Amino acid sequence: MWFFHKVRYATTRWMGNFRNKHLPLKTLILRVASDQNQLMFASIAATIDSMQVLSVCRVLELSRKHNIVRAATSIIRQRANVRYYSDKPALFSSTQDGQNVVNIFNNTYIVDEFTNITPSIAEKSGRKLLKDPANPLSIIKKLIESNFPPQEYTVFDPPEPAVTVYENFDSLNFRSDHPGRNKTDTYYLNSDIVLRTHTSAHQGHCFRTISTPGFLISADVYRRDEIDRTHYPVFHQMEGARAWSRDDFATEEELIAKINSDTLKIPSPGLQIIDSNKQFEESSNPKQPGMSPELCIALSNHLKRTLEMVVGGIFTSIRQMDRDSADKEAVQIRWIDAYFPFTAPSWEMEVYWDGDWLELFGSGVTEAPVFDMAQVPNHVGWAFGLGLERLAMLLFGIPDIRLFWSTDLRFISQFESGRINRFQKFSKYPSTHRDVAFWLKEGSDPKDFHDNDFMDIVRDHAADLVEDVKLIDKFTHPKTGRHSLCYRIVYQSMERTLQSDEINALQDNIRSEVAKTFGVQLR
Ligand code: FA5
Ligand code: MG
Repeated sequence: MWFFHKVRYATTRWMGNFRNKHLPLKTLILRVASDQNQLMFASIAATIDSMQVLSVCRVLELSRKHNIVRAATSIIRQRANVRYYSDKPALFSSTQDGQNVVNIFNNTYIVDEFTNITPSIAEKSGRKLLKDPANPLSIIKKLIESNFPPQEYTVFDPPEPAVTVYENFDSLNFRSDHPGRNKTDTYYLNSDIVLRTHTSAHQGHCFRTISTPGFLISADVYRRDEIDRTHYPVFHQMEGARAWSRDDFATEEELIAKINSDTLKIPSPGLQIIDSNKQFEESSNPKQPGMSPELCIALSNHLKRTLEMVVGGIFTSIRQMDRDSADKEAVQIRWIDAYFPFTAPSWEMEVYWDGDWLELFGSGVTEAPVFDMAQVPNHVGWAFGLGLERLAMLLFGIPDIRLFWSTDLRFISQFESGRINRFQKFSKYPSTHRDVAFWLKEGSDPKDFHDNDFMDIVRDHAADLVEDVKLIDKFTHPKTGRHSLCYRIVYQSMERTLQSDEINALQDNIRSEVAKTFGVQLR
């Protein structure tokens, strides 16, 4: 009885929400309620957007035992997996004149020796987690945004992740030999276009076009990175920045006085703060040449007070939501010196949580050439870049970064727009590992074999069924001098128990692909 009340309540509530705007969805809900035929559901689900399917399933999550929900889950899962392939042309194709091209973001990019985007990454770029109001990442995004006054900060959500090499690196002062530019670290569509590796890639555009003194940019970002519980090749960042134009002031003293008076208006955060309060240090965290110490200190103070206010605001709202939060003491944060090519001085903020210091974001005083390249010379200001997954894992207690991508109802049904609640773990399915060991080509150096190249093959074949990949052994044959590497792949699904046959098949594919791609000899 209790159960049916809950279902009826949830359904009426959601139907109310969708009464006018989402007529097809309402129809869908009615159909699902009256018709438990899986095929029927599949055909309706196929006609609507997967975001809407997710919403429908949230309505139905309370009737979890219902067959129809199981059917819906499998449809969503399939849709998430095949979406890229079914809705769009193949990732790679050739044109009539024999040119190889990448087809993505409604655009065509000519393949060259830099192209290293993979189908599994392309598929992820279509998911748009920040657009799902009930995904924990977008809940955090909204919460942070609500702490910035809208008359001072414009919210900008850039559309597709393809940006120029200039935007991602050059416009931010990255040296031409910066390791971040390597193909081993960054996904290239071709030698001119990358998948942004950070939201800073949009700073120039925003400084140039946004009329408020500050802005916030949130987006998916891509890095060829290791695979483990806290690293994923696609994650989400929020960038914030704030600028003042020297042209608005007769003297630098007036500019500094204005920044200082802006700083005084920032509400105090209710945090315990550890800070050396040395805003710059010539040897370790220098200010920019040509900027006066007074101006540097004024900007640094505005940056630090703003970010302390935001972090304080977030933790305060969580305390208010989570009445029995165990830890009622003031949250501790600390400022650590850092380095970024586009800010000086620079800091990272760390927060003390669950017995550990955790890096939340990088930040600093924006370097003058960044403003020059953005075509807004004569400006001063600051910027920060924050990892949304890190913060969400902390606040919701989400233990594995892959979960943000889960389409399992037991995950998605736990979250609701505007609310932060502790994630209730569902049973962890068992993990199994398999090793891949191989001899490198004769005369080749293990240093030239990149983990990230191996990771991408694993990702393409096993996607989110892999929890962790590590190099566990390196060995040089005493006689032949040949080098051998061994990687351990830990398989684990967030959603079900994997069968050995299935893992063996994945493992076989990975092994043969590794042999083919790198010309190595499997052991
Ligand atoms: C940057 O990306 C700079 N653009 C940040 C910045 C902006 C500095 C503006 C100064 C001014 P970094 O690589 O440290 O910095 O990444 C920023 C945050 O993203 C990190 O603090 C972390 O929270 C998160 N992050 C980095 N790599 C990963 C990953 N592989 N998975 C999940 N989160 C990550
Ligand atoms: Mg960092």
